[in-house]
Amino acid sequence: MPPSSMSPLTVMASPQFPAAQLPRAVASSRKVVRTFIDTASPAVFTHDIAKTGAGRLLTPNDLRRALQDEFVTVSVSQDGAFRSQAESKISERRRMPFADFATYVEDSNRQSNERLYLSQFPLDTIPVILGSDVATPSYIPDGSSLVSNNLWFGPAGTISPLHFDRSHNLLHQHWGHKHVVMVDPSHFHLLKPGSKNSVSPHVSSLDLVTSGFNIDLSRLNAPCLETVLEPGDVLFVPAFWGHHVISIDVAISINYWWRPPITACMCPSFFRMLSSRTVYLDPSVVTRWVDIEPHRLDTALCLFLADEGHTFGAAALAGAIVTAFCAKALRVLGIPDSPRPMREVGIGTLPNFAQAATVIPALTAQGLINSSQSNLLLKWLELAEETAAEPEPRVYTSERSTAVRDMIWRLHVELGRWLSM
Ligand SMILES: O=C(O)CCC(=O)C(=O)O
Repeated sequence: MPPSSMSPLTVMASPQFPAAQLPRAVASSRKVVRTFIDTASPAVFTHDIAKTGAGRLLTPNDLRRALQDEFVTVSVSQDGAFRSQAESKISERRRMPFADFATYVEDSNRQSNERLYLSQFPLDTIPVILGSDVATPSYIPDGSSLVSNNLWFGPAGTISPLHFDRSHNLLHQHWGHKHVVMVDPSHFHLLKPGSKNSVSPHVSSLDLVTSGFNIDLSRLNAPCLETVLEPGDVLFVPAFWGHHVISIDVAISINYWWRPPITACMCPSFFRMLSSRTVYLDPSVVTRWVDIEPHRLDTALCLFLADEGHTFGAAALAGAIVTAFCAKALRVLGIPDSPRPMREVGIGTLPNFAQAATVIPALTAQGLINSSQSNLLLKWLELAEETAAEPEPRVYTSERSTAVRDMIWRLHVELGRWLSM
């Protein structure tokens, strides 16, 4: 049972994979910090850099002053763990005056297991008085596109269960302490994530917290790193690294998410996302996840991914690009959508590929593509449907991998100029 205020949190080591401590760096210059960011290696940067790079540390009273007249929507959990909404046990969101929420957070005589958490609260919605105090850390690489920065404020015992995010992240601890466990992206498939088309493909179903409110690392079948964040610490969580976070006492954090370069995304979770229904329906979403220009989402990128050995993900992306191209050509040529049955996949439906295929004879008739290109596009539509419909990414045999990589190459050479998003 979670304690009402802080009680010693014990971490039981896994006999197979005892946790190592996350590296700590007294980062006195951007250069030191960039060494970790550029290699997508997690680390905790201690006070010096936090003071110079991310404004002063906020206290609960600062939040009271800044938000006293606001209403906020908080997440509610019956047992402290803030799972994704599709999972059981997260019961509701509750709208309440911030002042009441702050009183609840600071109440040290709480008896119930229920936990309220102001989590992922976008900072652009709160008053300027707070915004100006929490300047974006200067050590986020120049030119990076910030996805969002958010406030996390809650009592002891709030748990953000093991999950990954697709953005790079700096989690700046302003007040209180948080225990963090991190898992390398190459092991995330061992942690029982949601299925690829679910609403929570990034959340592990492993519950690391035992009934005694201890963390049992033997439940992880993978090596991991851990640390306790103190006020002033800044944790770098590279994109796709699994992380599990418990507030040890009343805690305030602010995080900064920004898009990683494609080179930081070469891991199974990213390729799983590339073959999801979301990408099949709109491949341009990838440019909201990864720091690439929209016009670089093209067959050259697919070729690069295939050359890196990720043929299934490369094929899924190429297939999604071809399908989107055919859908666009249908609209441009004014070919009406025929109401065909949609195919059930995962939590939703996919457009029937036969419908996209109806544009190919029209493109050929108009002399825009030749018959060899027309056959190639048809093969791609079939492959697109196959990759999107697979419940999980397949590992191709080496022959199949070579054949698919050759198909990507042909697509790039013969039709690449048509197919950038
Ligand atoms: O602090 C927390 O509770 C979770 C933070 C987190 O998951 C994140 O910043 O990505």
